[in-house]
Amino acid sequence: MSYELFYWPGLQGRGEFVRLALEEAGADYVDVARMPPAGNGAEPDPEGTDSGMAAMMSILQSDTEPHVPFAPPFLRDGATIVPQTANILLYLGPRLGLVPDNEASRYWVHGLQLTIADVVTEAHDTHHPIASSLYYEEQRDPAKERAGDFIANRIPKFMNYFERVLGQNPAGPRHLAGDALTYADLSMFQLIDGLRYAFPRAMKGFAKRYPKLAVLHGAVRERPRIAAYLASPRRVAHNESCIFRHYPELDQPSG
Ligand SMILES: N[C@@H](CCC(=O)N[C@@H](CS)C(=O)NCC(=O)O)C(=O)O
Repeated sequence: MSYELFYWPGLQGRGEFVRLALEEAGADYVDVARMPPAGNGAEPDPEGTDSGMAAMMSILQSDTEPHVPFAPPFLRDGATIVPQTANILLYLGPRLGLVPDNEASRYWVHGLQLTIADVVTEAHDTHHPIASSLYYEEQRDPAKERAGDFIANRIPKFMNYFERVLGQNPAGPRHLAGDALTYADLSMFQLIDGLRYAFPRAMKGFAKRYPKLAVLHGAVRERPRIAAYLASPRRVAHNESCIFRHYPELDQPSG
């Protein structure tokens, strides 16, 4: 039976961290909100379908589902519903062979994923520093202030940390954990990719400042299944509905 991923169509968003793991593993999965009605033979539509959205909303708005998720992304595997990006990857990691086979490593990789999730939330808050319910245009000035701090202080603090993690990995700097690819490496690729899209000026010297992370980003991008996925219509382009939004006025060169 296919894994069912439930996420908003038309954007990469947090769903992309799960998609990359499923794609790297060559897993059988359905991106439910993009699926055409069963049996009509049409291709998945990255912009979403009415029937796919209805299927997702029927779970989110259910009065009876005991494991009702708060928000997408969530995963359904048979009768099991798994909410929250990092939790989904904790669940999928061993099943997809994307985490080492021991408990200490699994919690370490999960911890890395949670730290990546922290950066993702802070990246979102650069364009929505006051309220998610308001438009960006209604919070432009605080967004400038928030983005300035994110670029000057938070990106360097997080990236210095992840660069150290690579440098201090006893198995070498190619992966964040152990000597083989994990879902945290895939998510790190996505984080760097998103930050480069949103803040091209601020990220200009990235490869010089964080050479190990830059190598990791390039190595993930070139993995055969990831490269094929990135070139496919399943990979929606970065855009301004997403977490990583490019607003030139928020993108200041980093000191
Ligand atoms: N911590 C959750 C956050 C989930 C989340 O914020 N999902 C967004 C889309 S990326 C959403 O639909 N949020 C609705 C809301 O917060 O009201 C995760 O990592 O999965």
